[in-house]
Amino acid sequence: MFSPEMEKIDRKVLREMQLERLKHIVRYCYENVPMYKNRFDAIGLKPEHIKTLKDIELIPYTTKDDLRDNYPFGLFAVPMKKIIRLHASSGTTGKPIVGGYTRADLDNWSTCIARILSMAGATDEDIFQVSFGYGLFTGGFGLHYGVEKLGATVVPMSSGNTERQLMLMRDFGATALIATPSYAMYLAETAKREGILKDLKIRLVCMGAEASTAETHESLQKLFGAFPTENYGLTEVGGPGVAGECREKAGMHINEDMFYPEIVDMEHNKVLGEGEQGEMVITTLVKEGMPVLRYRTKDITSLTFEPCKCGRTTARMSRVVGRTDDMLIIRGVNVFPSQIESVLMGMDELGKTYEIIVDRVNYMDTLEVHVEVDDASLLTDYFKLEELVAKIKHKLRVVLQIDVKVKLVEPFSIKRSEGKVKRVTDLRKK
Ligand code: DLL
Repeated sequence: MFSPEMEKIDRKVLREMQLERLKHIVRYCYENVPMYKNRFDAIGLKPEHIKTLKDIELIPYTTKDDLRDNYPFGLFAVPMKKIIRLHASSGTTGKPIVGGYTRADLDNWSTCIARILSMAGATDEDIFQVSFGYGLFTGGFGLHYGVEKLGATVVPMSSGNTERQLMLMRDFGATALIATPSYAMYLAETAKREGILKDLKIRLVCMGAEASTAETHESLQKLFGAFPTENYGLTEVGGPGVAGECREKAGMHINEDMFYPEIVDMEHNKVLGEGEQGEMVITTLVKEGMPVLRYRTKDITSLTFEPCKCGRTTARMSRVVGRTDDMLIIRGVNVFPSQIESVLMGMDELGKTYEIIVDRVNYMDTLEVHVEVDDASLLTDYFKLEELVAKIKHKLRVVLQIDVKVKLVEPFSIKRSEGKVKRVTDLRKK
């Protein structure tokens, strides 16, 4: 355990620490960030009104639009000379989300990452290949400094150039891989195709930055013969390092001394209890550069406060089922891409890459899934092919309650992603 005094903390002591930190950060935001002052003043809220942790519910949410409206540095709480690093999320539309870090922020960030890597089972003897993009994306540098803080060896590979990634992975004897689940899968299936899986020493795969399913973890475990874990974070609250899985794989432990999580039912503006599923809202408890209060992540998950078998007492968040803005509504039925992934990844006959196409034909929504087969020879056997399509359709129907059109395609025919994958094309939006 990297910070045992914190990770095994008595929850009552933790609550007291969180309350002190919350009071401090609320006052800090009020005094240093005009947006927060204006918002508080508009509803007559003063920092001294925060007396218990529950009083956090008095504070308005912060949203992505707030960050965009204050682009680039409007939410920074310190003068620029105290900011020693900037990151930004690429975002699909408009201006990026920018984050600024003081020296203390960077130090806390790498502590969070070192904890997460250590709980995944890493030690200072591991050699980490970091295959997240280095640059403005928080994944590359964020994980990089965490590996160093742990005392392990870091290979700052960045993403892309898959053949070279695999050559160096083999030659340097990397024992741990850090990547998005989709890129980890791409690396694994390319290594399998090139016949070099057996030469690799990867024993740990640490994934994050996009959703994955239990079935994806199992497939990676089979391919690499390595232990898969995932971690969670977002640029708005600093990047990766919010939470990570331990060896029990029973949810991701939240670094609760630094992040205060809430699960909210946004439709009824109600903070939900343990085990209930809703939108994750995060307050940074110690950030100096760009603190955020009650940030609406749009990620759907739930929390448990039960102590974990690993000995940690920190809250755990369940795997993210999807984002509120990722959810597809097909003929009135709510569909998360992760539900489709669970079905496809659980079938050995299929490859690991798929795409989802949504359209509207004659006023009716249609959902089509293209998925690669594992063995190309199957595509020449009409009867087997029909049988497999029927099987997939049936499984999808059981999970989604709607009919899905399925098309099987050749191995490696769907474009791979080296960073965050985009699997859904929604033609209705055109
Ligand atoms: O993806 C930060 C990160 C980098 C996390 C590396 C973990 C590892 P953004 O680019 O701002 O930051 O994207 C944040 O990605 O709101 C989630 O929707 C999604 N996401 C991140 N981790 C997970 C995960 C980074 N483990 C957005 N499971 C978040 C599901 C995830 N979704």
